Amino acid sequence: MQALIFDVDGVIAETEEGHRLAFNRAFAEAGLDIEWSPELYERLLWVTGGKERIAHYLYHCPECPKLLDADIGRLHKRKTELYNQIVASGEVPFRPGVQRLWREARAQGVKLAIATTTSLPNVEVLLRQAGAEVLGWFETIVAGDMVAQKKPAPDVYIRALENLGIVPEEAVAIEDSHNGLIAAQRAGIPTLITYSHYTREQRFEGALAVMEHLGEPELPARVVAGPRSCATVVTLDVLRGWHRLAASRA
Ligand code: XBP
Repeated sequence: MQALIFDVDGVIAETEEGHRLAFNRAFAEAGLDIEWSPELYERLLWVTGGKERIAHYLYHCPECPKLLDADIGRLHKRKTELYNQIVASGEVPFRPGVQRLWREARAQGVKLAIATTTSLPNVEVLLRQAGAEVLGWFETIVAGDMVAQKKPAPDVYIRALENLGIVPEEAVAIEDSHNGLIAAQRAGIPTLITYSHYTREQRFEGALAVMEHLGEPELPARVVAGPRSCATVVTLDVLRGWHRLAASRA
């Protein structure tokens, strides 16, 4: 196991509520009578990519104005600015175990990477919340529009593997959503699921394990599915064991 490849939204932090607020503020600023409720947003999250999500919603909203792609691009750019303000204000806490696992990986020479559908500025502002030096901990960050197709297409994971110079079997992906699991599986990468608030009802067949989060020594995480049933703190050694088990079954 040479590298850990992290998804961002829902894995590093519970960010989607921040995205939802930013979308709604951008709609209000643009004078659009659109308000995405948490219930609606949970459904809209099946469309990955903010611009694609806006376009999908407008297409299925008879009373909404039909915006040109350029208008949607401007709206999404403003949404990204508003989201960055929300994250920079410290309102989005990191999930348990994420920074602990990053430090363990660095101490043991395991590479770190990001493979996400969200826009690059959103990744940078979030990682900076952990410290100015944290951006440099990642060998590669593949985000948003850097690839042709967003998750559940495997593009971001294939690009991350290329940039890391490793084969899929040498990595473990950490994801929170069905779309993210499919993307990583299509790239051939064994995947651990730490489901989030908006993805807790989704299906995760084929994951190394499905957990509520990565755990901390004082906060072991519930394992919903996987090689263990007891509450677990996901350390590199635990991940190596699950990774070996998956390889032996392949
Ligand atoms: C989550 C997404 C993104 C975010 C919004 O990406 O699908 O679209 O919801 O961010 P991931 P943008 O789970 O791969 O991190 O508006 O920048 O797309």
